[in-house]
Amino acid sequence: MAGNAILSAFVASLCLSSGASAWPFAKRQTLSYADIQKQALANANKVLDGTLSDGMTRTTCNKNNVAVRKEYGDMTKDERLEYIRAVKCIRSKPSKLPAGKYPGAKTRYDDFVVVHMNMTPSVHSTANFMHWHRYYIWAYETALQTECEYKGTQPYWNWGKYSDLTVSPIFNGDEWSMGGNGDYVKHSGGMMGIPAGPGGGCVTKGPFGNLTVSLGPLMSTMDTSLKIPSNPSRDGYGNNPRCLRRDVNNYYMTRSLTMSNLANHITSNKAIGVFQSSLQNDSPTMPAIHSSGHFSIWGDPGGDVYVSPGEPTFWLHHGQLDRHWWMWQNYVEAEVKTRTSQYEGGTNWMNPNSAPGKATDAQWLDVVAPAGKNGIPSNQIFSTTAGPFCYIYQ
Ligand SMILES: *[C@@H]1O[C@H](CO)[C@@H](O)[C@H](O)[C@H]1NC(C)=O
Ligand SMILES: [Cu+2]
Repeated sequence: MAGNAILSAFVASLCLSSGASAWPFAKRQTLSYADIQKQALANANKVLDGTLSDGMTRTTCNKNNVAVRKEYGDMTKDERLEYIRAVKCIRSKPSKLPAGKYPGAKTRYDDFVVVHMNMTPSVHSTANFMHWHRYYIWAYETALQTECEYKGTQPYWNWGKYSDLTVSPIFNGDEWSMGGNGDYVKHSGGMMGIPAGPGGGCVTKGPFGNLTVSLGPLMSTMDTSLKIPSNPSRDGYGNNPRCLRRDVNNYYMTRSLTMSNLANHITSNKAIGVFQSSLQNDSPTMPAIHSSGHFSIWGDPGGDVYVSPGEPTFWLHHGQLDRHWWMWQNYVEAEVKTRTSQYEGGTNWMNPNSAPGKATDAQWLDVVAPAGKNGIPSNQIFSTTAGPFCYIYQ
């Protein structure tokens, strides 16, 4: 801390003597993740009150009606109970998919899982990775609100906040949590050096204890000795009732998901292309930030890129991914406008030379799109307070 302060004072004095242009560099070195959030929120508020432009046109969203998404542990117990109630509610409503087409889709919640399974190859490692998932999470939040009378917003999991995730308010297994870890069963680690954690078995404690999942697996990363039953259908859409498994572990907490690594990721990637690809590109020894969050929960179907939304905390992890992007878009006042509309990458994950994504490309959510909001162009998803959205992060 003191060392840093001395260093930045030293760098600052060097910059002053050679002109003020290098100031932002010195500032970047010392910005914490909390500082980035603070700056992003201040700028987002300026955009809302019209004193700063992000280049978007907004009609109805303003400071008085903007929704605020909160960190799960920052919600009151009553707010958490209300969120849990709404998730259980959406899991009890009937599916709106064509009957018989997806035998594993039993509930309205499963509709979201099927849509993600269908879209997986076009919305990961592509130009619309951040955009489509922003749209998708918003659709889920909207379904909780319109189909289950939920008055709150979609919570997120601030990755660097809990040094021991297993006892965090999200996974400690108490009645206000998203359920406990999986029961311990002996198992081996997974790809890219994921070590076996303290769970691996069925979740039996807390709000989502003894939950049955039916879709998938399609691309499981769990130890085969756990004998997770295969789906009767090769496409993963068959009915395959089994327990929800987790292996909540702290392996990534001291590696890719530290607050300093997260802050560094935002401050060192100025263009959306490298920002997005470095978020997703795993190295042979260390998953990138996106996979690190998934593998910190791991399990079945949480560790399966196609079926992962079947894990009820998928939405907290991807909510945070959206927040991380929102922070990146907004934290530099002079760059809010250029960062908001950056869009870069292909359209198919298997083919790096696939057609480049265009800002006018329509995004699809099939049966989980809120009424009248299917097929909206990517450029309507650039800002969280323009287009169909009206939310910020606290
Ligand atoms: C889950 O099932 C086990 C075994 O029947 C039981 O002991 C446990 O209380 C159940 N948990 C929940 C949250 O219902
Ligand atoms: Cu996804």
